[in-house]
Amino acid sequence: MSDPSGGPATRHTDPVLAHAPGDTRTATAAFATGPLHVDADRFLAALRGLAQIGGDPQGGITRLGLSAEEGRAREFLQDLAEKAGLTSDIDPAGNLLIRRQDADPHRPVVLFGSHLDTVRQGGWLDGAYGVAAALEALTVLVETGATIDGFEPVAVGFANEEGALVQYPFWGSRAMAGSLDADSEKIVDREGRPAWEHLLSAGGEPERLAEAVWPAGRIAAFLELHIEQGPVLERLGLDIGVVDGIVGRTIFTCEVRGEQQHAGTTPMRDRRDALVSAAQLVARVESLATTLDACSTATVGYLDVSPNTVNTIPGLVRLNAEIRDTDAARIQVGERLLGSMAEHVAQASGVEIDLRVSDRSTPVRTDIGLRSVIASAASSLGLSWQAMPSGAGHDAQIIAARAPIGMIFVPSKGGVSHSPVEDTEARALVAGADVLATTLAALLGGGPVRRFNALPGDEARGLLIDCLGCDGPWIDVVLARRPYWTARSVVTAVRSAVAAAEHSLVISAANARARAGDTRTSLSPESDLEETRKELVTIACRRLEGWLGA
Ligand code: HGY
Ligand code: MN
Ligand code: MN
Repeated sequence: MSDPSGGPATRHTDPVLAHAPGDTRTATAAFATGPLHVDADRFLAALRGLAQIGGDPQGGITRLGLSAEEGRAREFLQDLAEKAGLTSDIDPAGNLLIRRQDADPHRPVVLFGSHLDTVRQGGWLDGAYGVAAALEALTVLVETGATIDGFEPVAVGFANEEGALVQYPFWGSRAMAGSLDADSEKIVDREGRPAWEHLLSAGGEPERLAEAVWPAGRIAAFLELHIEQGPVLERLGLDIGVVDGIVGRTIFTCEVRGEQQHAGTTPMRDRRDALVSAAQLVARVESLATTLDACSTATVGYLDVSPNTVNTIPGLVRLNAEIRDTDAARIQVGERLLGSMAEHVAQASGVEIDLRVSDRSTPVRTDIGLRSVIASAASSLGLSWQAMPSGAGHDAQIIAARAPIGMIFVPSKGGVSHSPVEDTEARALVAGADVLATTLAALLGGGPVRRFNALPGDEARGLLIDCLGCDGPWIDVVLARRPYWTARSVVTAVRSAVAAAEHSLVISAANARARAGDTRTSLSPESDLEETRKELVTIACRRLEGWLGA
């Protein structure tokens, strides 16, 4: 079980993307989609401008979801979008959407972006980086006159992903995906102020929240560029993370009710000290992800003691806990274990413990086709990359219920995030934005490969059998990338499929080739398969190029 929180890094290589990091093998002419570069100065200026909104006395950024600061960040980006000749609007949930002036309202959308809010005393890049890069990528696509065929590109800045003020994480993406609680008017912040009041003051329209939902099929794909927020890429000296999965998370609210008493006159044996019991529970939460290895991370990040005075035994403690894992079954075990631990602490100390699940997000896999397009884009930019999981949650995992998702990571300095010292090298920030822009150009670029994406399934299968030499599981591996086949990912798909194919399949394909006169001689099981695999890929790409060019 890989440790998504960035523990001892093992090299994740997605079997289908069996590229060696830094592999910049060139594709044949018909498949080449050139890299697209952002305007680095303009992009970094936008990012630094965002960092001025919500600065706090500790030197961090406190731009909480559905707050006035988040609203100012949206306005700042709307102003930049207008200067770039784009159009923008705020949906009823407070999400910022940026489109081309002549956007086609009827085409499926390739959506890309991240969130604009931060945690308390957070960093300048978590979320904001992906939104500023989305604006820049859309600007460059329009400026360079990139071919936009088949899908409509839309940039998004989601509202309240963190849930730091209004404790309802993924607010904006859930509103868009139609998974916001029906009775969202009951959601309140810690002080009991309704979410709808915050939304109104942030420029949203709570009464029209239902209109923020995008119908099924409207989003063809979603891409999120984000800082890794962990140490893996920096430790391995890699430029880009091609995210293959995002952790699931369960958040608990918990009240520990004891008895408020005088600290000096109450004998130790007569106490029901809510903080002592809460402390025992906090230690048990930590044990879920350490001694018990029930889930990959377990944390208590919020604890409030009442009445919180030195000479009074605490009568009430409120705390929030969260557990995470890439495996939903392990999260369920963690939930059950924590429930029984709370019962045990309550019985042993005579306090009441009310533990509830306040939010669940499920672990998701990213889309295999989008992973290969991102990997190809990184390679075409000469950047090293590897597949890896995300230990952080992201809006992408909510949108995954409505569309295939892809995520791109850049390294975090020291692996630090959710902290004023969160930072990433400017060169790496620009590289990530280039990968986003190049990936989008490939997805949107249409061209002859578009015809392949539009082929009925059986015809596409027939074409691939002709190209690869015989039917077999490798055909499914390659078809799995439709409809995101792009110039470069075709080659990646075929090469990966042949590289991963069973020994016997390679032999039968090569013998079929020999019978058709495509290759020198038929093969015996002892033949040098590596050479044969390369020959099969060359023939397959030549045939594909012939078909595409026809
Ligand atoms: O907590 C997270 O994983 C994300 O930063 N919301
Ligand atoms: Mn975050
Ligand atoms: Mn984030």
